[in-house]
Amino acid sequence: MSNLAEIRNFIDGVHVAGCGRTFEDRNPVDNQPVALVHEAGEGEVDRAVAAARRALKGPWGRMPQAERIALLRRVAEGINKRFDEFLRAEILDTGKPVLIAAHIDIPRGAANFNAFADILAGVATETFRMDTPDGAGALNYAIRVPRGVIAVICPWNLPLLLMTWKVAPALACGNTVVVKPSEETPATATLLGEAMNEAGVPPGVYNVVHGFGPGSAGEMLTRHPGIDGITFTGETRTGSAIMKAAADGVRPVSFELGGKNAGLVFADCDFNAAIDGTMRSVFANCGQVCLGTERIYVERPIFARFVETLAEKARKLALGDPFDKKTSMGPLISHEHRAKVLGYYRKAREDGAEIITGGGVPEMKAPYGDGAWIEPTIWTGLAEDSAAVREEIFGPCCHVRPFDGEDEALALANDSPYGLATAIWTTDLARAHRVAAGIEVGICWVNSWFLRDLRTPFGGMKQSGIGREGGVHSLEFYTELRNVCIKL
Ligand code: NAD
Ligand code: 6OD
Repeated sequence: MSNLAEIRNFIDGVHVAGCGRTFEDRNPVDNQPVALVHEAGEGEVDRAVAAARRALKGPWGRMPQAERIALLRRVAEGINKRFDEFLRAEILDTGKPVLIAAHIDIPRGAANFNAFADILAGVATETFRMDTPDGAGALNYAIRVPRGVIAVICPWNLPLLLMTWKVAPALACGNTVVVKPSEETPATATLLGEAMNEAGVPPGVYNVVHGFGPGSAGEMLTRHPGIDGITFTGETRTGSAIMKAAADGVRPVSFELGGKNAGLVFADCDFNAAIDGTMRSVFANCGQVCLGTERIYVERPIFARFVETLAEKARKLALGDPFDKKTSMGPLISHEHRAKVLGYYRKAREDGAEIITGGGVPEMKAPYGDGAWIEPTIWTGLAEDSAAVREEIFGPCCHVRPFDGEDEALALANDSPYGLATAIWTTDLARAHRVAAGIEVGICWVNSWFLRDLRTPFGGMKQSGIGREGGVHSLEFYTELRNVCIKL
């Protein structure tokens, strides 16, 4: 009999078992199981969607907005009250250093609820008074209504942050949700169910089903006819599969997908700031950030110095115990993902890359020998069409290439099927505006990276997504507008 912790589905306010199958939730630092997860089948997905529908038509749907928003602020308080529990659960699932989880993941989990409570409290809609002969004086006004039962499909890289980034606006707008967390990181979504109950959120408003994608809870949920809209963060290929499922019933989607983001470093930059920012944008969270920059273009006069300094810093990244505040880089999420990343390391070698640092698997002492560790890696010398430069790797690595002038920098950065984010490093303000105007991405940072204001639109162009979430832009997906025309 196993004494592993068990993680159950969360349906209608209670933890429930699944279809009879379980799977292991493993800690990537040592590949040891931390919990046994109950996989949801059709029955649990049906029950979760039905509970969400009942809550939508019942207590949640009828609740005044001010009361709903007050409850969401209590959820934020609840996360902060149980901060250490959320922190530990997230670290055990992902192996990410406490330095990141305690400063980004868990605080943002709470902040997302407060941010959308603030935003919804101040939302107005449009009014038009007509002056045409047939409608003189008629008044048109729009009211926002919730979209309905929303499926929230999440990835594993920033589990609580990315899940609440969608759950908070969905609930603030009056929807109910069924969440399918990544199979790699089931813990914090489940804990959030307890925080919902403690805050007094009615049963059925927030539901969680566990499992995988195809043939499992993910696909069952996205195909379910009781789902009114699907919001998804994950790989572009998965987005494409979900879009096909959404076509039945013509359900709308909101997608935050993959990226192959460029960092553009101009010779006039603040060199140290550009190095520090690039270190974060390449290696934070072991490179598993959709906004991360795996292609770095550096203006020729500072290219050699930039590569040398970046490599020096990369060699000093401290891999090890994620609960130690001195640790700066954790492992990848799993051995499966490491095999994929190592595949790109191999392809880069075969394509003739100069390996400036890294390129393999580090020697880790016990108890970390079986973890999914990988070396931070920097290449130069690859052609732009080689796989490591073209495709999203989602690991702690980058290719650095020199450029001559603004036009070439823009052409290189824009030559990608993706269009999520970029970071520009320059002290020339006019250049910053010119490049920001020409770059084909949804999010453009100048002299920073991952500096977030939750009121701003977030999302990608091209194959990096559909739609924008953040601030009032989230209302586009989480509400429907109904126009009322009154002839006076
Ligand atoms: P993934 O697409 O493999 O999985 C994401 C979720 O989708 C998981 O819960 C998975 O179980 C589920 N899923 C998989 N196939 C499905 C299907 N056919 N139907 C329904 N659900 C299905 O992504 P991942 O590996 O968990 O995350 C990494 C990817 O996410 C990277 O590509 C990264 O760029 C992207 N990402 C994008 C953003 C953004 O904001 N643009 C943010 C974070 C991560
Ligand atoms: O900060 C956010 O709101 C957000 N969606 C971040 C995405 C990070 C991707 O890995």
